[in-house]
Amino acid sequence: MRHFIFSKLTNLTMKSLYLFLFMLSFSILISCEGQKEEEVIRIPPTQIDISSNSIIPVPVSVKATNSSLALTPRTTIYVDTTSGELFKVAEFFRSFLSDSIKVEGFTGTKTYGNIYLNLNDSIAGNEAYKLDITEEFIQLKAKDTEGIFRGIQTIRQLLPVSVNDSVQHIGTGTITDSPTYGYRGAMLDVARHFFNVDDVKTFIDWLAFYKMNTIHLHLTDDQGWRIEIKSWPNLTAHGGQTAVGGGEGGFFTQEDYKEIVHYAQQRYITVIPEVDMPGHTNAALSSYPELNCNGIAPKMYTKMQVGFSTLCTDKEITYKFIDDVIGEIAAITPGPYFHIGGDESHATPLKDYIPFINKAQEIVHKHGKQVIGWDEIAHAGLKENSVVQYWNESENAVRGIKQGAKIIMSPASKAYMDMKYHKDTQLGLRWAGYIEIDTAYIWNPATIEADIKKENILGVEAPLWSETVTDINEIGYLVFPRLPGYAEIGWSRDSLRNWDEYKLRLAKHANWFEAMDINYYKSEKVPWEINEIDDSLK
Ligand code: TNX
Repeated sequence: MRHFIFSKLTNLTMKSLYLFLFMLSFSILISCEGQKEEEVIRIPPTQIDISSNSIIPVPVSVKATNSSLALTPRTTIYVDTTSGELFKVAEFFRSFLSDSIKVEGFTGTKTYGNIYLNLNDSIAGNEAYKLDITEEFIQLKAKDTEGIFRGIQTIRQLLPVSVNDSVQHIGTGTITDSPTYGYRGAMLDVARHFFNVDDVKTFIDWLAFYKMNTIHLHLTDDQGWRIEIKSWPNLTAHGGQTAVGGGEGGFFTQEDYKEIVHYAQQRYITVIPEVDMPGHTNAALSSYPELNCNGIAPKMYTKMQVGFSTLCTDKEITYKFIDDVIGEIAAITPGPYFHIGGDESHATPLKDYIPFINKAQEIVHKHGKQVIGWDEIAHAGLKENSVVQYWNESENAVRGIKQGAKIIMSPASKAYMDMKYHKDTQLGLRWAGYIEIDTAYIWNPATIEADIKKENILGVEAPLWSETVTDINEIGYLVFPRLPGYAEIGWSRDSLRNWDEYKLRLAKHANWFEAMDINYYKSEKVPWEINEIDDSLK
C-alpha cells in the first residue's frame, strides 16, 4: 500500500471539511472542461536536518528548518516562461529525476509539491543562488541560468542518490550560496594518451556535479596531436597516430570538438583549448619537417621525457603555422581563453623564447582570445589580460603579477591529480610528491605563496596529466576523490573549510561515486565506513 494520506484532512474541523469537499467538487467540475486537475495528495513531512547535509562544495549559508517536502512523480518543475534557456536547464535537472516529472512554464500561483526555478535580480553575483525549501514547495532563485544550474547541483545532492519513481523526501530550510573564485576547473591531458568524446563528456559531468566551470584540454604534446587542423592535415594524419607506450592514439575532428564544447556549454562549463608551444611539439615537428630548424622531421615519440622539442622560432613558417592553428581552434571555441602552454621549453633559449611568446600572444589576440600560459610565459612581456597558470615556480607567478596578470593556482605539490597518493599507488607520477586526500584539500590558494594574494588570483585548476592513465577507469582513480576537494577550495569560503568535517561529507559521497560508476581510490584517510553504519540503521 502507498503511504499517501490526506494529511490536511486529519486536522480539519467539520466546517473546513465541507469547504474541502466543495473545493474538490469544484476542481472536478473544471477538470471536465479542460486539463485534468489532480487532487493534491499531501505526504506528511518527516524531520530532516539539512545543516547535517553532505553538500560539496560547502555552501555559504545553510539554515535548516527541520522538516521535509516530498517530491513525487506528480511534482512539476515550473520555470519563468520568458526564458527558453531556463527550460533547457530544467530539462537537464529533470533527467536526474523521475521520468514522470514534467517541466512547465509558470504563470499562476505556487502550489504544493512543485519546484520553481526563477530568474531574479535580487540575487547578486555570478553563479550565486538562493534555495528555499518549505513544506509546500522548492524555490530556486538566481540572477541568471548559470546560477540556477549551480543551485540544481545542490538540490541533487540534497536528494537521495537514486531518484526513481517513488517518493523522495528533501529537508527544509534556506541555502544561500556563491563562489569564492570565478574560475574553477580541471585539466585533462588528451595528448599523452587519447580519450574519446564520451570520456571527455564523463569528465565534464564530474566537474558539473561539483560546480566547477572550466575544462582545460591539453590537446597537443610530444606524443600526439589530438585536434584536426584543416589547413595542416598531417598533424593528425601522422601526429595523432600514437601515444605514450606506443598505443594507437587518436584525435578529435573539429566536429567532435564542437560536440564537446556544446556538451560543456549545456553545463555552464567553458572549454579552454591548449596548444602547447614552442616546446612539447614533437608530434607537430614530426608531421611537418619545415617546422624544424634543420628541416628534418624527427620520429614520433612514445616515451615520457619532457623539454627536448621546440618549434623553430626563427622561421616565418612557424608563425604562419601557429596563426592557422590558433585561428581554426579559436573559431570553434566560444570561451574567452586560448592556452598557449609555454612550459618546459628547455630546448628553446630564453632569447628566442621571449619573442616567440610575445608573437604568440599577438596572434591569440588577433583571433579574439585572451592568453593563458604556464608560469614560464611571465618571462615574456605579458599582454594585458594574459593569465599565468602557476604550477611550479612562484617567482614566475610574481613576475606575472608585477605585469598585472591574474593567476590560476595549480601548485603541482597540491593540485596535480597525476601525482600518486602514496608510494604504492600503481598509477601516477611522483616528481611533485605524494598527494593524499588530506594534502590535496588542506591548502588555501590565497595564502600558499606569500607573494600571491587573493586579489591576484583568478581561480583554481587541478590538472590531470595522462602519461600513466589509459582509460576512464584509470582517470577516475586519480581524479577521485581528490576532485571534490579542489572544487570546494575554489568555491567555498576558506573559513568554512575544515578537513575533519570535510572528510565526513566526502565519505558520504562514496554513494555518488558508486552511482556514477567511478573507480575511486578508497583512501584510509576518509571514513568510508560511516555509510555502512547508515545502511544498518535503515
Ligand atoms: C610537467 S606541468 C608538465 C607536463 C607533464 C607533467 C607530469 C607542466 C606545465 N608540464 O608536461 O605531463 O609535468 O606531471
